[in-house]
Amino acid sequence: MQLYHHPFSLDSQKVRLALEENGIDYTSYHINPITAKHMDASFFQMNPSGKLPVFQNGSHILYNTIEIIQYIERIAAVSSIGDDMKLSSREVLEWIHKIQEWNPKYFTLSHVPEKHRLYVSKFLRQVIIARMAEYPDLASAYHLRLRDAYDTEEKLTDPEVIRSSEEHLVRLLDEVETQLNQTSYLAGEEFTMADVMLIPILARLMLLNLENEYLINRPNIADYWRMVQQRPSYKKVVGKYFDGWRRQKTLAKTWCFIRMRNLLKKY
Ligand SMILES: N[C@@H](CCC(=O)N[C@@H](CS)C(=O)NCC(=O)O)C(=O)O
Repeated sequence: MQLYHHPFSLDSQKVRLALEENGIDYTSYHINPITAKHMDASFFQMNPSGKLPVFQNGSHILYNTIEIIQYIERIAAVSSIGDDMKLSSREVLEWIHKIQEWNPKYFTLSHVPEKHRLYVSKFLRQVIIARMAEYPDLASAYHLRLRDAYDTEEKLTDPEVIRSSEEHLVRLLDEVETQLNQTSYLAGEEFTMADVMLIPILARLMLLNLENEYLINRPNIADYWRMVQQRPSYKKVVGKYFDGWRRQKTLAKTWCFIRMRNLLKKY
């Protein structure tokens, strides 16, 4: 089994946490969306949306985060005869869908300094244009991605788009806070795939330095956040890249790569 993913991608983190928590081995391929690796023709051919993650098992390829997580659960259930492995309950599934409804894209980009954001989006557009010329048979798929890049830029200038994404997040966090007043984990006293969906959102808020605004002022979430950061799956999927000093290292590596490619005009 292969997973094409990246530590910067929130949906990739969800899937990787699911794989770790279910003890599934897989071959990992990093595709950095900020350095436009998802626009490489070899990856783009398999996945013309360019979105991450992509999960492959033989000829079976999955692109949807929830479908991948449910597939992982089925693999774990099949390979754990007698170990009492269960599939997600209806309650867990409800949380999974509710959490997936929040799209982190505009919220995240609106909290990245404009100077950096515009630099990266221009780089991405240049890469797409270069690939279109190199691979004429993929030009129409690349063209869609180019339009999407312009559309994203335009949406980010609309305060209503940002406001509604923030409000959606606040509603979700308030609901989580109420739930965590009654149970230790999101869907009861046991860690489930609902928690796997939530943790990357909390990690994203930490990465954007928004812990005080969104997490610390919700005491149940703050306690939960401290607890789940102790899990080996969290350390492997998120902590290794973003805890403490590692965050600067991870961000600097990507930033240097883009600066170099831009300087050399190598798209
Ligand atoms: N296909 C996924 C959505 C994946 C998605 O939006 N991935 C983001 C990262 S979390 C991505 O690849 N963004 C890069 C891009 O759009 O260029 C799903 O429906 O579950």
